[in-house]
Amino acid sequence: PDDANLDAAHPDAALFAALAAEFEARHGSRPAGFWSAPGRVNLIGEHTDYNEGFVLPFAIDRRAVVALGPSAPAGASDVTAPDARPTARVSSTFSEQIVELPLADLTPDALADWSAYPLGVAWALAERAAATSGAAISGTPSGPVLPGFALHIHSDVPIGAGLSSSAAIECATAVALNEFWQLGLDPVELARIGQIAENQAVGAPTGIMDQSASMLGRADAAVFLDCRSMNTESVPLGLHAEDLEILVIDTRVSHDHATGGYASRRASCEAAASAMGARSLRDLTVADLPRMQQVLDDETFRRARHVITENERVEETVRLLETEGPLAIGALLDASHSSMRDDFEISVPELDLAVEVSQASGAVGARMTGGGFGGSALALIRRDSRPALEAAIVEAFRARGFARPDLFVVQPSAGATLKGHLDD
Ligand code: GAF
Repeated sequence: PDDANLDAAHPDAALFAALAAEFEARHGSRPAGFWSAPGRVNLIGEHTDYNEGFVLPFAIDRRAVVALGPSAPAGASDVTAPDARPTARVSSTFSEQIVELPLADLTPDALADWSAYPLGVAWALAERAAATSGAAISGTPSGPVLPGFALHIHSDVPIGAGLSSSAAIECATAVALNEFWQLGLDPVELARIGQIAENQAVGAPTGIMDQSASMLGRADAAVFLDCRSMNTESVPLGLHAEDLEILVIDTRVSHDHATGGYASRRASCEAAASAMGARSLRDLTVADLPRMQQVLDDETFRRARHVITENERVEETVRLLETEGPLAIGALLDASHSSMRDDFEISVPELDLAVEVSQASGAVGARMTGGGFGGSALALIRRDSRPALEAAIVEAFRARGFARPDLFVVQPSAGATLKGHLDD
């Protein structure tokens, strides 16, 4: 194919053309198509996902886009030949590195750095294909051989900002390979594949929220997800009708969920549930808190209280969005932040400052979003208040000697998609 095969009317035609050229420079062939998946902002429901609770994230208008095509194994022209060693080749716009491995050698231990995200997804999908249809990544008599692939990644989701840049790459890779390998998995199954990659290849013990938001997002709506049943409901946010916006305040304090704090919070939650004889904190309510306070040490009790009250706040937020609209949810956003700061202890001074200044400058509500220990806060604001609010935040950060935060509005957007094909 040549560039004439690109649909010039597609809003991303220029990006596709640039990525096709980069793909060709790195992999020596043309991509077969483009797939994409967004980052997310969590409106409310933090550290509830791995407790089988409720979350209410939305996909944002910042996405990872992948170009994908076949990669011929070195020296073999027929990728289905029994002695062929199909390979995975991955490259990206944020690294000079090209990582190439035989598909048969893909294991979590073999993966590191940025390539663990796409290659972890390839490994998890290949395992899944082997378990369900006998498909194999190195020729076996029992099933079809999964063909090798080359993948080139571009993303405008900021890295380390708590906006799920990793889930965006995982989900874009998952939708691309699901189609390329003709696996027929549905969006919820693909979200689970992304989580498996994150847990096992990247080594971060995270829940299912980020990949679910990236897969299932809808324009102008949030994804209400029950992380026990995996039932989902799209909840309209109604921001435009009220002239509201969601401002992200990226503190530029970088976080990493593969290190201590996230895992220790998760362990406290599991210890609290087990001490109460419950399968998970999902099974406990505020009515259980007095009894829990007697049984648990103070720190474990406060960790559990955050999760239990946060689940209630998510349900109440959904009820208020459906009955009264977004102006009614401010107090719940504020209460969620206080709970994370005081009970769950995952905030940092920069996040607290962003939230306090937003609240003092007329925001409807504000809270840190994501796993914590850095990253971003969100503020639900009136559109016409943004210039003064942004100026107040920048000045407050300057006065405290913090790095200048990055401020931008996000639009609740559609989840992962097939973005376009280059046909032979
Ligand atoms: C991170 C994790 F990846 C999610 O699974 C979730 O636990 C979140 O932190 C906290 O709500 O984004």
